[in-house]
Amino acid sequence: MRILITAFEPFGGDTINPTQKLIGDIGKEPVQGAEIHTLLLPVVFDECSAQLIQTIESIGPDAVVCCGLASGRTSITPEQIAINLKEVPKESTVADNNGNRPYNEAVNPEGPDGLFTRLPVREMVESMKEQGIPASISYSAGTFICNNTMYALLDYIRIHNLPIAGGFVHFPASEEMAALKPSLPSLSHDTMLKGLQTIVRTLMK
Ligand code: PCA
Repeated sequence: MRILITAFEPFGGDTINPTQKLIGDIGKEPVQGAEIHTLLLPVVFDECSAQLIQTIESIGPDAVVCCGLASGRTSITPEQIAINLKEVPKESTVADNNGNRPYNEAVNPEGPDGLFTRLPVREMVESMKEQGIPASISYSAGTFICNNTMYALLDYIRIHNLPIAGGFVHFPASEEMAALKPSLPSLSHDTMLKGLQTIVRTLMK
């Protein structure tokens, strides 16, 4: 089974994105039968999804698991749904890494309002919890780059009717980030890596 796992570069003034380190280490402990490919995506609206789709077309994966940081979350959260909206709230100071701050724009003006993942999110969460890894389903990937990427991925699979299981997993901040901001909820890199390995193993079932 060919699995593409993506991560994001740092954004919003941070120097670390824990997902970048996760894709660097995911290949170190091979999962039987899984051929893992990795890709680092830019935190830039639409470029994120264009690069993802280009890579999907060149490697032809059976499954795509995009990973991103959701600072402030306390557990590993596979996302149930992506929505057809790109929006940075007016009161937020965040922008993408090219300074873009879209407001009330569709990812695809012709696409449906929302798209569900075909990844086995419930099995993933249960398997992680069985191993003592904090995990829960998330019902919102937000309206920033991660949702943009997930929606574009699921929309691409929908339009071309592809047999690809695609989806998104948000990870909390790492302990390395919490060391710079002690009030930030965090998990260790090792715990998050074990979580990602469990996700891969769940896909193999
Ligand atoms: N998290 C952001 C963008 C990149 C990342 O890792 C998000 O949740 O949209």
